[in-house]
Amino acid sequence: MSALLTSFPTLSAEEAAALINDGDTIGFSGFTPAGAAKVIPKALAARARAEHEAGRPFKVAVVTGASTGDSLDGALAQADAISWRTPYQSNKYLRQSINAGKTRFFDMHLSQLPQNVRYGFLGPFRWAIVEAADVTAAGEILLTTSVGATPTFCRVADKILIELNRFHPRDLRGLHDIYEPADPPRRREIPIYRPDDRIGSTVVKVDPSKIAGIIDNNQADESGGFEPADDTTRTIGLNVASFLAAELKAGRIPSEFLPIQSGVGNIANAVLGALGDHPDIPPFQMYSEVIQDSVIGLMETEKITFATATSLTLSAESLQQVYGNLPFFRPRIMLRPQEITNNPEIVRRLGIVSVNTAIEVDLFGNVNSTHVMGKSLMNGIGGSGDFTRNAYISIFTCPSVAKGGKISTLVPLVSHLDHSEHSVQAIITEQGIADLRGKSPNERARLIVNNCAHPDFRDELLGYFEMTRDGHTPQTLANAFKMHQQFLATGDMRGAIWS
Ligand code: 0RQ
Repeated sequence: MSALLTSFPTLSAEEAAALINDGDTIGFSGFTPAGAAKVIPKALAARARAEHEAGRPFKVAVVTGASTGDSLDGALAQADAISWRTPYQSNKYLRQSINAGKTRFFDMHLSQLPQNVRYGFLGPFRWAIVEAADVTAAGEILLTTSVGATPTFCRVADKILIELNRFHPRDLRGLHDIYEPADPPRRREIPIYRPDDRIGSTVVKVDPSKIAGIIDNNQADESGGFEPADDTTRTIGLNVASFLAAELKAGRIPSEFLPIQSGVGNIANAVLGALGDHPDIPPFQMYSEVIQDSVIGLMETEKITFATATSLTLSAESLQQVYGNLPFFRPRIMLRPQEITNNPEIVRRLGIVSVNTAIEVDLFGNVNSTHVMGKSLMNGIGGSGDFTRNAYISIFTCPSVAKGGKISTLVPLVSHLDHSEHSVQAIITEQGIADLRGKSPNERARLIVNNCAHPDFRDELLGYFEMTRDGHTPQTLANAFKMHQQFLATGDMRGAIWS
């Protein structure tokens, strides 16, 4: 039985927003714009503006799976309606609000979010606001293009509001695998031994008495497409594919290959494209966080045989490709909660090869994924730490320079640390590959500069560590941030003078 036949109250978005109070903590569905609640957040933003105009405070705490779309983070940030936010974001208005100190943000490993919510670390949740393709009188919720942390929000929240989005077909049923681990001390192993092992249910099951209302709507996901690969991203992709093909040839990756995790964005898209095109890489599976456009094309050519992730973050065209051929894609795609896709236990067991993007990398292999010049938040750590720390081989990619060549992404010391030298095994830029496995800090520094740095910065960086004659790690604290300081003073890192 679907929603129209149930007895849940049907509300307008404005009526739903009117139920929410200043100070409430809300768990919203959404992992990237895929599957994010859309109509209530926009109404809530309008309500916040009206309250502010009337001189009353109105802010809510916003917790999601990861980033969301304009209707959620964008609308609420522009209405100055978010008191605190976790675990990830990528919206320009919210980023401004966070960097201006108006919204408190804390950056979390995405696998940890659901359990931290269940443990009570983030306080009580008043609401779960969830996009669904269907809901039954028994409280079975069929999610749409993402799972994220939604099952946990539904479990802990006092009340649930459901955005029933007609854009998504009801025959999505079968795409999701909903499973929540028990909490310690009763947790057991998560029984996934191959990427395609199904362990849970196809729907989120909730106590129907918690459902406070259904908001009927028809809205497309707000996921954008990708830039076509340019020379830099294409070369990075080729370098990653050549590195993995060589690992396979050397017998360090088993002949049937290993599941791939790939970040999100233009570089990740180019990496997948290059893996797909490489003649020596066999058909492979993905155990990742996000399924993006390139995966769909590679499924059609059967280079990717199966992909499991927590969101289907596709352009409108690619999503229609999937919805238009569900009998083909349903057995090849599985959406799971983020605490399963990103789970350290599974990443280590399956031997996942992780490929993520860095903002900057230092000469010793420490990676900054989140902050510009040490202080301005870009997006957040996302799932990069979940995968990197536990991967079979952990790879970071980035262009060797940013901002038109004025910033070297390879620096003496990262200005913010997300992934330490102990977790990072290979750095790949358009210049080349630095394989850091089994290398001392001195050897790492030479490899990173000679193989990965842009020629405009090589002498500068070589000069940096050649000054140091003692110690295990060739670091000079007085100079470690000179390139950053020079950029902040002049807008260009080139030509830093070491003292
Ligand atoms: O800024 O757009 O203003 O020019 O950073 O950089 O090269 O377009 O790369 O979009 O892939 O983002 C690390 C942010 C890279 C992303 C990061 C500037 C650069 C540009 C974006 P402009 P690019 P991408 C799974 C794993 C953490 C989460 C993660 C990210 C902008 O990949 O958020 O890995 N990762 N999740 O100009 C100053 C530098 C810079 C710099 C780049 N050194 N200094 N600016 N930029 N390097 C996915 C999920 O968790 C969902």
